Amino acid sequence: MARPAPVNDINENELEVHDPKSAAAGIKAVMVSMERGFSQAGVNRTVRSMLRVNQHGGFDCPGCAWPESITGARKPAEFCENGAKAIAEENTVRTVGPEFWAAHSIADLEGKTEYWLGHQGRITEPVMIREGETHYSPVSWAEAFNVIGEHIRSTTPDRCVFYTSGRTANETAFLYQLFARSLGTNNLPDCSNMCHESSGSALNPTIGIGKGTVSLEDLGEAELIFVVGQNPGTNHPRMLSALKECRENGGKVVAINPLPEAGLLNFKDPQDPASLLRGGAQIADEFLQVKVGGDLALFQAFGHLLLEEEKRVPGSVVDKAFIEAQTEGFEAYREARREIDWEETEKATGISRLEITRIAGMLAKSKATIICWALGLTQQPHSVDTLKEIINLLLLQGNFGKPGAGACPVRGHSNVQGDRTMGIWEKPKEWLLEALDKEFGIQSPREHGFDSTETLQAFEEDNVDVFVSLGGNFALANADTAALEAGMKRAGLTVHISTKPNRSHVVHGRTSIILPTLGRTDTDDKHPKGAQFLSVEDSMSVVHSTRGRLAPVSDHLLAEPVIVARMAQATLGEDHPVDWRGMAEDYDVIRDHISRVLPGFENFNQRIRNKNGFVLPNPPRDSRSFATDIGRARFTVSPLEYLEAPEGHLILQTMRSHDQYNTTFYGLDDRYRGISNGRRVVLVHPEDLKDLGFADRDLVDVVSTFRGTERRADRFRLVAYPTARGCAAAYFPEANALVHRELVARESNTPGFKAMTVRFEPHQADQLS
Ligand SMILES: Nc1nc2c(c(=O)[nH]1)N[C@H]1C(S)=C(S)[C@@H](COP(=O)(O)OP(=O)(O)OC[C@H]3O[C@@H](n4cnc5c(=O)[nH]c(N)nc54)[C@H](O)[C@@H]3O)O[C@H]1N2
Ligand SMILES: Nc1nc2c(c(=O)[nH]1)N[C@H]1C(S)=C(S)[C@@H](COP(=O)(O)OP(=O)(O)OC[C@H]3O[C@@H](n4cnc5c(=O)[nH]c(N)nc54)[C@H](O)[C@@H]3O)O[C@H]1N2
Ligand SMILES: [Mo]
Repeated sequence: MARPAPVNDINENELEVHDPKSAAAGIKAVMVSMERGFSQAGVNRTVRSMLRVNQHGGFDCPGCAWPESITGARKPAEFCENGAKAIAEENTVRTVGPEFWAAHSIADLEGKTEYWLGHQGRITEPVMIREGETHYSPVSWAEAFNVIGEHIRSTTPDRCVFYTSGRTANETAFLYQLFARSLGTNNLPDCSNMCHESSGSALNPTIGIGKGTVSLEDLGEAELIFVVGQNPGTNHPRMLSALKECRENGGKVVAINPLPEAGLLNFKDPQDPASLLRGGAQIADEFLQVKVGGDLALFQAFGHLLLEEEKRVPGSVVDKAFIEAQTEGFEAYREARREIDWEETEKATGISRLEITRIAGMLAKSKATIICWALGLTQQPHSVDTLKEIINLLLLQGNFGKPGAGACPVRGHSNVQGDRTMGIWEKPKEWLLEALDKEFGIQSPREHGFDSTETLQAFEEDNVDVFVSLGGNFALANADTAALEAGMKRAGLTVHISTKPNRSHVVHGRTSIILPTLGRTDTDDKHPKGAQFLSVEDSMSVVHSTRGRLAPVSDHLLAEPVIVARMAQATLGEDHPVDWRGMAEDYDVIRDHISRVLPGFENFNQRIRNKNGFVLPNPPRDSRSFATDIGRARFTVSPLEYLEAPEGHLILQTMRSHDQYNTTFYGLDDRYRGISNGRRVVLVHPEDLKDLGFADRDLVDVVSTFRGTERRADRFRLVAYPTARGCAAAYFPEANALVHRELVARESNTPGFKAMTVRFEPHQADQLS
């Protein structure tokens, strides 16, 4: 078995483990953000960019999708430590030019770690490698587009795949899907397929929209907020301020997680000096240490207990008027939740009946509840059922369309939600295709395309001739790393529109092209009508503009919309009905088209110039109505399901450290969890370690099992850690090699990144040669 991508270059003997922190952010966070900026980009660029991030007329932080306030004033510094690190990554003055590619062969680069690749700097000009060559070398933009056009024209559209990572702005995403559909394919997989797809799969049929139903202000007004399967201290640090506000207004916060994450327990707000002096604010009032995959059982138990309480005191819990007027399926739900098997519920959740009952009491009392979740709930076989159960609970108490209440899937990439709104979807709705055909005079294909999991399979089965990647790092982000890399290498052409080198450039197709692009912070002013701006949509459906202001590191970079348009022109020819050139020259032209194709974007060009942008329509939030096929919200019934590891095995989840942005590594530490200088670790409860016959810091190989098959990843250090019993945790993407491509969430097809069954074997010392 091939060794997985070397994503960690440290010697496992250098690993340091300290006690996990009990508080997130604080002075240390401010210092770290400044330090990273200065070392990558110098003082001047850092200060200029920090003054612009998330401000009116500035650029949207390329970190997470957490919203800024559109009603209150923006704070002078509307960013967090990890946003600052993301900006420093992009702002860097280090460059990767022709001399870099001449100095490093592919064989050499294949041995480099992802950390090393990312730290070389921003790519300055297009490069290409052809079959038989050992090095990438410079190519003109014109030649690059010609080669792309030739390759695409020499195959059929169904063998071309167009992947999108969620940093892509709205206008670019719209052009990109238009290109794929003009060509004749819906092969538009995106990072959302690996991320929150399960959320959309649960929300669309139940509440008629695949998005969250709360605004930022709602969090401040909630009586109760559940934060489930989410590590906001690291991944959405600005969310902590909203949770703090909820508590200051008398609300309560309950964290549900197998790990006691620092940001869930305590928070020192770097923007509030008083909180720093006091030693931080408590965030979670309660912490339920659920087993990985035990949430469906937990939410079913809550449903049962709420219905019991309603029986005891009729009219106290259930919002009968709402249920009768706006929903369907309540009786079947009530029947399904009438009985509960407490023994099994305790086994599935790892939480006692007493504790579950106590928290259900908080739910019963709350008149305004918000349930927030992220990837801890979306990457398991029964994820869609778990999320539907959350919707049942919210419907039961009428927690839609009123202040302080609703469903809050907390998105990842800064524009992942907007990309889907723009039509990046392998399963487009008929209305969208019809609208595109009418607006542009094209004939969009009706057959559904590949999602990210089907793309992985297509690579394995040699069904991909051309793979275009608009941002992202598909090879490392997806499951089954070894098989995926081998498949990518057999593809005819891979094209990466990127800012920095990454693993996907190295495990490339027979011909491969890297097209370097402007990033969020860069000025985009080489247009006949002068500087252009783009737009994004945050996690709460607010669309606003983003405009970079820093001088690009190279004169050869092109903006993403320009790259997409020129690719389309080179492929489809000059007499194609779509005016690619006009749209690339003036993004207002793209926005005019969008305003005629997508509902909610009327007068796009005018409204995007409002200081705070505009909010997209959201029927559950705006009018307590549900645009499902039946015009009502749906209660659903799912059987109890949870993850169980056989004797000698544990359930493994994968997660992000505090020092990474997905496959980009800022460093090799995970400060809040007390892990430094190492990423190849598995966190295991001390009692489980003992039961399995291992000790803290043992060096092991990890073996995952799935339907009679095994996958291995070698040389991991076991670390005794206070996680839930029976569960283990390792970092993404080091553990991706262990994920079988058929281990997916039903309905959404999202990889089971938080649902592996694993065992450990003592690592046999490597043979010395
Ligand atoms: N700094 C930084 N910010 C980021 C990112 C980043 O990499 N770095 N990535 C961005 C992206 S694309 C995304 S999608 C988001 C991801 O944001 P998160 O979803 O917070 O990311 P993960 O690190 O995967 O953390 C998952 C959390 O779920 C918990 N968990 C795991 N399994 C279960 C379970 O079965 N039940 C419950 N209740 N909890 C569980 C884990 O212990 C962990 O706390 O963050 C975005 N923001
Ligand atoms: N095991 C495991 N695997 C996971 C997950 C998990 O929790 N566990 N999470 C999944 C999730 S939620 C996601 S979203 C995916 C992430 O999957 P991707 O979105 O594919 O990966 P990223 O690491 O975010 O992409 C980083 C690359 O994007 C490029 N880039 C950065 N900024 C820009 C830009 O402005 N423009 C362009 N064109 N390129 C840019 C850089 O070259 C960088 O190397 O991974 C998934 N994989
Ligand atoms: Mo994500």
